[in-house]
Amino acid sequence: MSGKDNIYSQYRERVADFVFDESVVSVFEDMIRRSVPGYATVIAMTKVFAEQYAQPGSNYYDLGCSLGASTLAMRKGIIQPGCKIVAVDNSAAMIERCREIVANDVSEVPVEIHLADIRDVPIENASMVVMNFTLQFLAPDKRDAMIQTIYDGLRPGGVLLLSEKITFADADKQTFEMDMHHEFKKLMGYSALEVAQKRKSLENVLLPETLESHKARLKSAGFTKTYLWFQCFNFMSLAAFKE
Ligand code: GEK
Repeated sequence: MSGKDNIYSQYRERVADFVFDESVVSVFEDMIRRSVPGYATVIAMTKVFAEQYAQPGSNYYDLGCSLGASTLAMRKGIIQPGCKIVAVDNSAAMIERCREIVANDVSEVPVEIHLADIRDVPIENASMVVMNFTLQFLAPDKRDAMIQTIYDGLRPGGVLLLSEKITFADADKQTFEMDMHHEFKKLMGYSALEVAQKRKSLENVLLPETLESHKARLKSAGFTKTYLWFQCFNFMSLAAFKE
């Protein structure tokens, strides 16, 4: 059960870069629900994608699994025999709690949980790869190789679900989408101080790109069909298919 996120509620002289440590883990479910518009929809639809695109005897990957929300969603959706989920995160605190959460879930679908960098995990025989709000934390010069590894490891007919915070080339639109996101956070109970300090903590850590950059990268990796199936302000999700 998640505590309430009040990590940035007190004024800080100096705001350090954001890290996924134990204090974040203890409030993570509350934090992500109140910070990412549409998070619940993305997770709920992750189950539906798993149902639709499962292939018997294939692997499912949850890259940047945090506490396993996408893993549990896929687990509910998989109806084909012989499938396995591989969940990966490089935060020891996240993985420790994720293991407890997955252990308490009732499902027959096997889950392997790895404490590792997502770049170091072989992707093979995959029918679905989920990166829900994780690529944005990878150094930009590592992102092409990551997407290529995923493409190469997918079976034909497989899908990559790529959910990200995005930025906009048009300055007016960028201001509008960012302001509306901050309004969303206030609606969710965060103060202006919390919004400002969290924003500062993420500025060197979460590096968003435009929708066009994501689509171009997916295309050059080999994905022939990429559909934007969800967007709310500066958060979106793409389904990219390997034919
Ligand atoms: C969810 N998908 O609930 N290797 C492994 N893990 C990483 C790396 C990396 N290089 N970089 C960041 N992470 C989840 C939410 S949160 C999104 C994902 C957010 C991990 C990091 O430790 C964290 O757990 C996760 O990616 C990002 O659907 O907090 O905005």
